[in-house]
Amino acid sequence: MRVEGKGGIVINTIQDQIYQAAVSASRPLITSHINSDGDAIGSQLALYGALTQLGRPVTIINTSPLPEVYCFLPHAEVIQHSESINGDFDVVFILDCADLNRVGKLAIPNRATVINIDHHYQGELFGNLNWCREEACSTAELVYELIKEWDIELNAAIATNIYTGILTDTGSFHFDNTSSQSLKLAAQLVDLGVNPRYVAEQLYENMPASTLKLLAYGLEEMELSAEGQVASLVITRKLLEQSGAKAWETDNFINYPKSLKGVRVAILFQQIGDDYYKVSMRSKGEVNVAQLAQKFNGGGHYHAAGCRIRGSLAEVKQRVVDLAHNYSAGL
Ligand SMILES: [Mn+2]
Repeated sequence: MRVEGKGGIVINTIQDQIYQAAVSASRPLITSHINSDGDAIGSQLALYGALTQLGRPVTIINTSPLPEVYCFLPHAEVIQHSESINGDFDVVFILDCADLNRVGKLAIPNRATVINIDHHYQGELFGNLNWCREEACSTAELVYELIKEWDIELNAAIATNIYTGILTDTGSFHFDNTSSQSLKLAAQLVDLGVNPRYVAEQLYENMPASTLKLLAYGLEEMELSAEGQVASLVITRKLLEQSGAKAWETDNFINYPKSLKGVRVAILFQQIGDDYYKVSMRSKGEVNVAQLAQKFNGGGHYHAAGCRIRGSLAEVKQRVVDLAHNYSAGL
């Protein structure tokens, strides 16, 4: 991890500096973004496994509850949920967050060393130490790159958590962050003890009946516009109530409008408050939805992005769908 600079001077790489901070941490915290996804959770738990082996008393706290679908992951039971995060932490790992606001309410001591590990397009370098690479398929990949150099055993538990981060963030190896590198990494993780069938079953074939019910309600009202190039799905709190589903159960819904022939942009509007909507966007081909999301102060990747918008459903839908028409038309 150390590289020789000119004249034999030893330069500490960012990975080395993070390792030094990790081994000397007396109260490390790991957190991630609101509405935890598989990459956030998998990365956190893999890093937890590594820090624990280094003898660090590590805490994981997220501002959103752990989605049930990830409860099968090794060590998932240690994840705490709190509306706001505070405590006397000296090293704070923030994973998979393009900016600090994504964590939610966070109050940590000023002297704490903030370590930002992330792969988002145009993510902010808000940490004291930033291990950020847009080319990485997932934050889990970056965590793996980091901890494989540590003096720890890469066991099946760590490997399963990393694998889940990669699998979910590449859309089960569908998205364009699926590369020779991510597939090789997956193979290495299988060699370390990951059972791909088991993980896939837990993630994709373990759905509560309420999810399918909610999806049916949503699909019934799905709208196609721009001659079938833009498809949008709306999930209101009322539909959640009617189906008995929880908010996280909509996680893969956007894949349904996206899977339609001819659709270039798929949009999921999910109500998160009165006149407040979470908007997820996916695209196929040459449509950059990260740019579209940025118009609404959101962000993400070329083919997968999102934002939050205040306004009535009709207003929010019209603003996003109108702009999506322009993007799908290549304007
Ligand atoms: Mn990610």
